[in-house]
Amino acid sequence: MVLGMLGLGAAGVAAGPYLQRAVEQVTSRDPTGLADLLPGGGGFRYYSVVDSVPERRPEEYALTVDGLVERPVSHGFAALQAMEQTRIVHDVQCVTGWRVPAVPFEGVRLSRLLDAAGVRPEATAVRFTCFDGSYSESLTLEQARRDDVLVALRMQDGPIGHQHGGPVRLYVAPMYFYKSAKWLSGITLTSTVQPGYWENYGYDVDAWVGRSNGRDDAPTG
Ligand SMILES: Nc1nc2c(c(=O)[nH]1)N[C@H]1C(S)=C(S)[C@@H](COP(=O)(O)O)O[C@H]1N2
Ligand SMILES: [Mo]
Repeated sequence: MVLGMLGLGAAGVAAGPYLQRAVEQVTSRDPTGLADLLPGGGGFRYYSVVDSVPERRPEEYALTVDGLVERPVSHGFAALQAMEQTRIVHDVQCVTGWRVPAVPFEGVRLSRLLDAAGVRPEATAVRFTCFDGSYSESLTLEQARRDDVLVALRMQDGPIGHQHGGPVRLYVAPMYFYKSAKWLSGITLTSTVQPGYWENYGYDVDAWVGRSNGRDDAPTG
């Protein structure tokens, strides 16, 4: 069963985190190392919980900020680009074990977008939705206001490609990569944390690298 899923590559991720972990354990014992070359590139694996995601060009892209805010707003790609850009270089770490060192991300600090919309006092959390139609993520408001949380417009010193969640994805540097929602389309301020896609299957909402998901021995770089 697990070997059968290997043939499906990243499709195995749709089966749930525990099966995904099983697949990773098998691939890491692969003596040829060939499994590590599939299906992503440059050490990344491409993940999507749906079979196909419509491509969206920057000109057609919009990011809404709504929910418990004073001024609900929709930002086009050019408007996001015109805001102050922050660059972060940090290791990417997936909870299943693969890791890519020192990946540059650039974009607008999430806190800046929250301030622009005016967070109402009742809000305690942020929910993220995606134009793949299925994925979601969440952060507490305190986590969302950290300086190392970006609405990213660039990755690896170039535009974010479609498979990496472009044109705009979330980037939560201190947490496992499942927090970094790809194809980001909505930011909603909420009164309670609404667990995201994988969190409904058992992953931790507070996904600090090295301090969550039972992996407190993971590298923290
Ligand atoms: N919309 C969406 N975002 C997502 C995912 C997904 O399936 N759909 N997978 C998450 C997981 S588990 C990881 S490890 C990273 C993978 O990002 P990559 O495909 O750019 O390597 O995206 C995260 N964000
Ligand atoms: Mo992941």
